[in-house]
Amino acid sequence: MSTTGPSRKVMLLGEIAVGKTSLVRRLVHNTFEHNYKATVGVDIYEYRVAPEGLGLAPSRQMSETGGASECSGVSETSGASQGGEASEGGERAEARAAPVPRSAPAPSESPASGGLRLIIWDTDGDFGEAIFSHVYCRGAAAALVIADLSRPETWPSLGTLAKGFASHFPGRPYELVMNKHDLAPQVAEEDLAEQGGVSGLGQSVLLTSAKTGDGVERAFVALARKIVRRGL
Ligand SMILES: Nc1nc2c(ncn2[C@@H]2O[C@H](COP(=O)(O)OP(=O)(O)OP(=O)(O)O)[C@@H](O)[C@H]2O)c(=O)[nH]1
Ligand SMILES: [Mg+2]
Repeated sequence: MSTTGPSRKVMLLGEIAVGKTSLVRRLVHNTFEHNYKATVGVDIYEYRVAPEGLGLAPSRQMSETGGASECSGVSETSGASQGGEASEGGERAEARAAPVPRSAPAPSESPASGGLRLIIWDTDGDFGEAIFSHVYCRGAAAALVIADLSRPETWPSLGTLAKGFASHFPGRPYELVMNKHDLAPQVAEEDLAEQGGVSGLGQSVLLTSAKTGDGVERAFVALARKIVRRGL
């Protein structure tokens, strides 16, 4: 597991069973489970987006490794470590979230040379909007807001959670995601903002399937690019 280079804390937000855990497990482990096991509290993972994925000029070292991004191993923790970073170990994270550094990374730790480590906080969908005042959210740099394409009753939460995140974390980016595209493959991405009732947010909605892997890396990389572009 890579433990060097800049890291930023990313929240996974969405109602119960929309596929938050499945998405991050697909990203980090390239696995998928049909059995539903609710997240209790939060689990933490780490994923490194390489400079190429961020749209930055790769260093010589990075260009030798190739690939736009890479899985840097599981980091589900039994307690969030200081700095909002994950450490290896048990299964469950506790409410010891610490802020992500707010200042720009030192030159030697620039995303241009080492990529960006996303410290992904996979929350329990039961929190709803209460998540924003929870310590788990402290220091979040960005969020992936997720709804379930196959369950329209979850669609309004895209808007409420995105707006909630924007008001509690002004200036921090988010991506909107409709997951489970495999269950409704006829749906097109350009229609989603309208269908999800979020066209007013001025942002497109990305389609993903944690089951097939479609769109999963693209969504996380898009978020990482926004973090870097905003200098967070
Ligand atoms: N067909 C299909 N099923 C999915 C997909 N993503 C998740 N699922 C299923 O949906 C159920 C819920 O997935 P989870 O990833 O546990 O959902 P969650 O959002 O983490 O749920 P909570 O932790 O309770 O908030 C599981 O049975 C998954 O197998 C997908 O892309 N396609
Ligand atoms: Mg979960």
